[in-house]
Amino acid sequence: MGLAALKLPRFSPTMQRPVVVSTWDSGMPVNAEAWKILSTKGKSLDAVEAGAIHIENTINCCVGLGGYPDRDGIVTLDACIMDEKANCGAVAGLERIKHPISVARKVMENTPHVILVGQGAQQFALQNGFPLESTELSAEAKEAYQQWLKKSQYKPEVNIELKQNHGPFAPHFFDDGTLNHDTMGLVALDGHGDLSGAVTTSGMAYKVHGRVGDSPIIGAGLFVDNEVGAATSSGLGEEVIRICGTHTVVEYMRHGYSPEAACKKACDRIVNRDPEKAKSLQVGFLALNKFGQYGAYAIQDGFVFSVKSETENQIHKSKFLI
Ligand code: SD4
Repeated sequence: MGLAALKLPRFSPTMQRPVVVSTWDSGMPVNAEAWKILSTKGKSLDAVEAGAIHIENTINCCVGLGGYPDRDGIVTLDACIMDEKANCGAVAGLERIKHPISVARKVMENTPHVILVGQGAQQFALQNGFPLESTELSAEAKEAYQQWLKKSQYKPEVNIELKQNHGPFAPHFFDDGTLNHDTMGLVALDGHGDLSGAVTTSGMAYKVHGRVGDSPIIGAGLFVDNEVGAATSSGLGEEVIRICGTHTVVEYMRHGYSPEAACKKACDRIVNRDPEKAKSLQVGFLALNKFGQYGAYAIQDGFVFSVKSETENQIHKSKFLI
């Protein structure tokens, strides 16, 4: 189906490209990195990988090896990447490797598979020249984990990053004042009209060892359909997986919904199934369509996203349901 065949009754599109959007305010420097490639006629695939690498490199960042550990004190990383041809690769439960996003790309490009997990993923990374990093937690993660061990309770909380005076969950900020989240998802449309996306995360803090969230799962944490659009997610991964979240968002866009409306419909799905439960969970979706239009929606207040295009370089607050 080409662009002309897309049903677009609910909004009138104006084309803008290139454009990159990413989750949270910590997406601003990520977008800047991606923009270096997009603005010089580069490919969206290279742009999203560069953005993800940037945040994985950021010292004292919850994304990547500086992130919070699982309940056994081990940092395990999830990541995935997808391009305009529906090529995709992912790693889950990857330990001691600094750039899971690049390992995911190698899975995509050098194997007939989509997802590698745990020890096999690490072995594959080592075979592909990625160095084995230390098991040492970052200073902040170590401190938080030691606090958490005192009670050892696991209860995913809405927007834990945003809560002040919350012991191990006290928010920490980058030098530029943006909040530090455990997940970075970004999707980009390049000057050639091609969409790609990437997600990288240390996942939910204090998860059971071996737990995999939505982030590395194609159709949950990330989905790209070059005829329609792309989407990524943040928040409680289990809820995103239950509705194949980003695939759902893209399908709504296929049926003519704007990116924001499509994200809202996906949030509705989660909330309508169990409105009571939804009061205590957070999920946010972020989408970009083939025209370069973007939008987001979250279950609760607090989700923000970053946008970079020829005309924009800013953080937007997402609308929310509850
Ligand atoms: C997960 N979706 O592991 C991730 C966590 C996240 O902001 O996005 N946190 O479930």
